[in-house]
Amino acid sequence: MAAEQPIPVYTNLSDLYGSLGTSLNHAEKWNSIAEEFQRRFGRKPAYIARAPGRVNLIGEHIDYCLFGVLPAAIEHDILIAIGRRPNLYAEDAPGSVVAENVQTKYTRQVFAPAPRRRASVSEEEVRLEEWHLDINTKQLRWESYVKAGYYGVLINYFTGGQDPASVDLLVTGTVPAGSGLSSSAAMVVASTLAFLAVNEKLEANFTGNGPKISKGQLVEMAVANEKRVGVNSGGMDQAASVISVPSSALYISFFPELSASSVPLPTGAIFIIANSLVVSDKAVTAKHNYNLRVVETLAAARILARHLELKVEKTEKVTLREVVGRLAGEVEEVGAMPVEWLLETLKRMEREIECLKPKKSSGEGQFGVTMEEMIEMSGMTADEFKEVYLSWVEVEATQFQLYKRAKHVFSEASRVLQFRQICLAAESSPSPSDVIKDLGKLMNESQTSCDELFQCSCPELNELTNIAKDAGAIGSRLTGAGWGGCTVSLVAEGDVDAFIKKVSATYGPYKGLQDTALREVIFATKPSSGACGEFLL
Ligand code: NG1
Ligand code: MG
Repeated sequence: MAAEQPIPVYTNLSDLYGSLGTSLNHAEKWNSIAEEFQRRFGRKPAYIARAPGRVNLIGEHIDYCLFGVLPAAIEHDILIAIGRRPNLYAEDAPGSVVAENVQTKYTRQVFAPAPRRRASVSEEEVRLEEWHLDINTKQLRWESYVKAGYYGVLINYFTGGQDPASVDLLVTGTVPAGSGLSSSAAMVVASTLAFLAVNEKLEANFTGNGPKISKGQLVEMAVANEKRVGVNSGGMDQAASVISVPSSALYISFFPELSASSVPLPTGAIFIIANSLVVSDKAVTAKHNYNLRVVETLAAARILARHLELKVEKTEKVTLREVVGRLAGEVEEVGAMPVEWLLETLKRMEREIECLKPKKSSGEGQFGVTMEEMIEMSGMTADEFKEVYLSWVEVEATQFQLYKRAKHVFSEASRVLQFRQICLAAESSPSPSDVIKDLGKLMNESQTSCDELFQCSCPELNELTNIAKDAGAIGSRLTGAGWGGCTVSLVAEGDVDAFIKKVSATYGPYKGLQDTALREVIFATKPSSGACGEFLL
């Protein structure tokens, strides 16, 4: 197997600038947002931030269990132009923001962080927050993602009594919202970068005292920021948006800590994204789907650890990946176990999870447990369980599918490792048709598992992946959170045109779409570069 080439994640941010692939038509896009900013605000922006969306090739809903995933940044991105407001009005609060969006359906928003040292009271503590910014977590609002990025900059960089700048900003983007391509992470990353830059927390033009933030820190900030919008996501999207490199996918692992390495994609393999046009609005549905899955996988991990007699602290939210790690003890904690061991252990885990089935099964294939059963299986008291697993998140369910979710997670984690190994091996011994077939098979298995075990597909995604396979795709699956949004299909290079034609003619919602409208919903994608920015002033 080819040696792994790790990309150092904790490098300095300076390589976030520069190399803006010319083939991506950046110059045109950047000029046009700068001009639009000038037209609206009467001056040039000081900085433009760019962050791409991503497609996940394989590894769905396992990032928050801390298993490795395999996304790639796409060419579609979010741009934010930002500049200090020169003429402050008397009523301008420090750090006030006028946020506009090129898309007219997203209306202009004006907001400011509340004065510092405001008391925030939780059940047992009264603590002083330096900043407070209202973020609506009940409704999907475009400015929430801008605010989330800003808030992270405030609490990390404005702790010493300094005031942040009052700014105007303009957002534009080509990542479709609610489609599993991570428009949200792209927004949060771009916003974080924009607010860092305009507040002189990034080093302009590589001069002066050196960079003040690393890519790894930017990922961590963006992950924490996005959680403030109400979805308890893992770190895949933000890491892909920040760290990706052109021409390869990224293997991102979260255990024992965040790291990334590039994975070359075999020649002749083209990944085509097709949007089901079902919009999945996680801000509204998370308590029944996304956040519920996070809780189900955590509860499964606790019960499995108990079954395996592993040590877990009472208040600890141990993840499924950490349970596997604890089997190997300290060696795993430093990430020292070989991939072969992990693959073997994942197989063993698929057997061990029998312990997650209910004692009295309510029929073939019905593996759900009630809240009471789940608490009993965890060995905790009801109060302890609720405090650790339910006090920080809103979920609604009568049945918890611990067995099915864990089975998906372990098998999907194994498929990611196999996918990566095939790609690495293909570098030295290319036999393109076999390689593509093997990758396609893993993608199809992933789709079945997402649909049947993790239950994050939907009829339209199932239909679209089936149409894709009939139209010549070697593998096809949903990408991102699911419940709507996009599919990704693996197609041999020579078959791309015929594939797109067939899918366009067959998938109902595409009927009547032509040219640009059609290219917006089904398109081939090239792995693109990660976030970057440019100072104009
Ligand atoms: P999308 O579909 O981009 O919202 C979500 C999560 C990821 C990951 C995938 C499922 C967010 C911001 N991201 O992605 O962390 O868990 O689902 O693999 O919620
Ligand atoms: Mg998202």
